[in-house]
Amino acid sequence: MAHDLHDVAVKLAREAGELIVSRRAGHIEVANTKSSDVDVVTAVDKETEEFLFRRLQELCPGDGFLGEEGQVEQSTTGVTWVVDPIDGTVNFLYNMPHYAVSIAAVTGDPTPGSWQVEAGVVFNPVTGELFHASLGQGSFLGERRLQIAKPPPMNLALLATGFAYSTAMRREQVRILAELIGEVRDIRRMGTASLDLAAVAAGRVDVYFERTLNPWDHAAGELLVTEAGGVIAGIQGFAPGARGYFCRAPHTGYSAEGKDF
Ligand code: LIP
Repeated sequence: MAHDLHDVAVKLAREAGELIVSRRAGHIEVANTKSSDVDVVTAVDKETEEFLFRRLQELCPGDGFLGEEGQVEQSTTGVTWVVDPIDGTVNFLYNMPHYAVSIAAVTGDPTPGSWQVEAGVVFNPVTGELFHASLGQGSFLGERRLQIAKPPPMNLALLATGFAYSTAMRREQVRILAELIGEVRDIRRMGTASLDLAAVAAGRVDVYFERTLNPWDHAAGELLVTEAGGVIAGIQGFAPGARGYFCRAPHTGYSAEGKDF
């Protein structure tokens, strides 16, 4: 089953990518804001989500859908598609070529920490990089199999992170970062959670940490990481998700503020 779901996710990620790149060639403006003035959505985000919802209804009738832009459908088959039509919307708005279509097929309760991710695809339609995985079948960039290497010592670790759309939460995140910045090689803030997770799977960063992520930001990417031999963790005993999300190689021994991460 995972293989079929994987093939559907790859096919639709590519189709959605073509739509996104064609629209990006034109004028893009903010259609609406969500949780704050800087949490933006464009008409292309909405159009792409509607496109993916319709295609999944055609190809996988009865499956559920959980989309960033509000499209929700209960599953009658046990499979739910968790979709971020354009992850890295601000990068897309600024025409910065670092955003992705993120599509995951999950079974069970479609909630982070409860779901089983069966297949995941993170596709950057500008670079053409297609990260994909299906449960138990490995994690890939195109045809290249990904395997997370032995982690460096913490002071040589490259850390990816991101910030919330809430000012108060950003200030808290920067406080934590102020502690970490002197403990690691450097940090990268690239603006797209799914591609940050893919970067861990591909060995382009050693650790990724972020708070206030949404399910659609990390559903596909977490399978990329675990199928490449990495681990994901939450913080303070919470499941990986909105309260905090780490991913990295296993057994790093990294810790900050007296807490392992
Ligand atoms: C984004 C995430 C990113 C985070 C941004 C935003 P969006 O998702 O991918 O990691 O730092 O604040 O949440 O809103 O572009 O789909």
